[in-house]
Amino acid sequence: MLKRTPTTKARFQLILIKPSHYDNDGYVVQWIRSTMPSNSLAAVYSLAKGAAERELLGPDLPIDVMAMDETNTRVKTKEIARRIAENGGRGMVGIVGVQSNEFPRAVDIARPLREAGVQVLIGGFHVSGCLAMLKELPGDIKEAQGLGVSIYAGEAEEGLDEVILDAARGELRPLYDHMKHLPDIGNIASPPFLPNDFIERTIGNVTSFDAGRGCPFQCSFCTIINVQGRKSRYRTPDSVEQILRMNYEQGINRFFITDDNFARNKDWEAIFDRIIKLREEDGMDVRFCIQVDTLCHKIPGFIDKSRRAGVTRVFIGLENINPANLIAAKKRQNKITEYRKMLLEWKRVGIITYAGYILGFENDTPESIRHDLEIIKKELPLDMLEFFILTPLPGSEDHKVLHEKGVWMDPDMNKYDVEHVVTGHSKMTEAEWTEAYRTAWGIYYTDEHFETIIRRAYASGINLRSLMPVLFWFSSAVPVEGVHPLQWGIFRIKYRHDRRAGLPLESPFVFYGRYAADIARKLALVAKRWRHLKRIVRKVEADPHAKLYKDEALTPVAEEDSDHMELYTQNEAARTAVERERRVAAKTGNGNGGKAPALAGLRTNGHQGNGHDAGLHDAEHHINEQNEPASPLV
Ligand code: B12
Ligand code: SF4
Repeated sequence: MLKRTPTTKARFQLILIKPSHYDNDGYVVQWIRSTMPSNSLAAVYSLAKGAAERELLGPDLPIDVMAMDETNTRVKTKEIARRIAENGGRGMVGIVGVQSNEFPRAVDIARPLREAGVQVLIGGFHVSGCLAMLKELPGDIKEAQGLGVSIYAGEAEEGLDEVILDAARGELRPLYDHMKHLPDIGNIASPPFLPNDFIERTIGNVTSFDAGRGCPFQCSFCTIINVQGRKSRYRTPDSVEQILRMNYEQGINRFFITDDNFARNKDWEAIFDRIIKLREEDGMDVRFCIQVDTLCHKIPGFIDKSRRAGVTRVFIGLENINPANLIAAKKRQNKITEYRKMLLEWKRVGIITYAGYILGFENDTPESIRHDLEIIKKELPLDMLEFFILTPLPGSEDHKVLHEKGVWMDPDMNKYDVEHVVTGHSKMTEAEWTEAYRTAWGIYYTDEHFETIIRRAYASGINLRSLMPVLFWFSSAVPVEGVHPLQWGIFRIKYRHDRRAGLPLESPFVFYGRYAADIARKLALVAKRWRHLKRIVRKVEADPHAKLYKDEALTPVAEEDSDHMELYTQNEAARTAVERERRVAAKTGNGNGGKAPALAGLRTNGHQGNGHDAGLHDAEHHINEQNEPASPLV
């Protein structure tokens, strides 16, 4: 056990670790450079630094804050324990932003630390989600508490000080439950921030921050609404400016705004207006990637202000194109009749689109998934599509319902990474569902469709040199590395000893032999895929008619679409959805000859066409035509 020998020089060691999770062989998923800095870590790190600067523990016990992200840094528990011991045992380890898929790894990190007598506390979505939705703590959290690990549910903004004070006395409580009170994040003194040497461990000069939390919708698979609430809480424009300036000063100008739905951030306009001022008047070249819903184009000015505010990429929760699935998942706000309009609007301003697509809703079968993807490729002007397996994530209504009904869910939380099947499906076996996920990437990213995406982008004024790395990243992560693009990084690192608790230590011969072969195979594959994509880009660029490219997806929305496009005619649910929209539009007077008024809404938005229409194409303002972004995300 760690000795508590008070020394005059002792400093309180606050060590924050964002854990990774294990791959299928039980090794920690780690890279020389990971995708992007974690906002969860940035949020807690900044609060901790604030506490240190305020001398929370008094002038005699200064606080040293250290942060690490395990996706790009090896966590050495012995060194951490030694560091705390050298300070008379004064310190604690905070395991930060722990998702369900990271919880087993978080506990494996905590175990040796607890054995060395170090105080450990785990926070993040897994524990918050479980406390929000379950009547009783699940076994894995109880087991962690059994090791003496403390649990922090809820947000740290108003609770971290108490934790540090308790830890300084050596009296961390087993549970801190802040779920009932969602803090105001408007103008806090220490908004999310990570220093540059940290960001350098990720792919681009990109960092992340949340401009707001909460979402008004009620999707049954969503954890966010149950953890962060349905009411929009947001940072003030001053606070956002502070975050941007702090980062700009250290050379960071690209940001992933982590709000799950920035379009529903009640203050989006004031925030955008401030950013527009920074860009247009103060000359700050800041750029953003945001996440939005499929109705964002209906918010007056949202898309145009996004462009002026420097948004270059947008993630859209498309989720599915079968209305029956969307209704079953309580995702009623997703209307297939709006998808084309919304995507054409983003194309009009030259912003790259990524859509999330969930596989395994109740009406999905391997055949229907394949068929739906072909419709998307043909009829939706979308750039990147990323796939997820429908997962009852702890914290979601789906998880709660299955839990209460006693339906089987895989007890191994490491698999809750939305890439593994963890429960049953009425129409697919586990193998079929897994295969449907694996093959979906290949069905969407075919050579032919690469060319179509590139041609559509080129005709819409999107810079192909900016699109290419993203296209490469999203199409290659699964076939090359077997991980989701959001988890991929540059050059996989594996340590033989960093294996999941309970799994044997492999012989060096087997471990290093396989590792070397894997590296060689992946490097060859990456080079081949990159060269191949480059050839397609060059072919499009060399085509003198490429700017005039048109296809069904790029065609402006018209009344007739509902008669012939498969998106609207493929099944009963789609036809009913179109009919319903017609009735609604007729009632609200938003009609267009009574035929398919909902499909003609671009006119009501004041736009007469889409991005490849030369009359509307505002190339001067296309941010994507500026310097090539370095990150696959921003
Ligand atoms: C940005 C983001 C990412 C980014 C960066 C990660 C990050 N954490 O910043 C990227 C793209 C890398 C990512 C990847 C993934 N993500 Co993600 N991600 C998010 C997102 C949208 C925002 C995270 C965030 O910044 N939240 C705001 C922060 C401030 O909230 P927080 O993390 O809860 O932290 C607060 C409290 O929990 C508490 N707290 C947390 N830790 C600690 C520690 C201490 C000591 C204390 C006192 C308090 C404390 O205080 C914090 C500040 O208030 C969330 C959704 C969301 N709204 O949170 C999903 C979310 C966290 N992701 C999720 C998932 C599933 C994934 C992926 C598995 C998806 C995939 N297949 O790629 C991967 C896994 C990555 C990995 N394991 O390596 C799920 C997790 C659900 C669950 N039950 O586990 C979420 C909730 C979204 C969802 N679909 O429900 N993600
Ligand atoms: S729109 Fe997105 S963030 Fe909002 S409830 Fe649905 S899944 Fe959750």
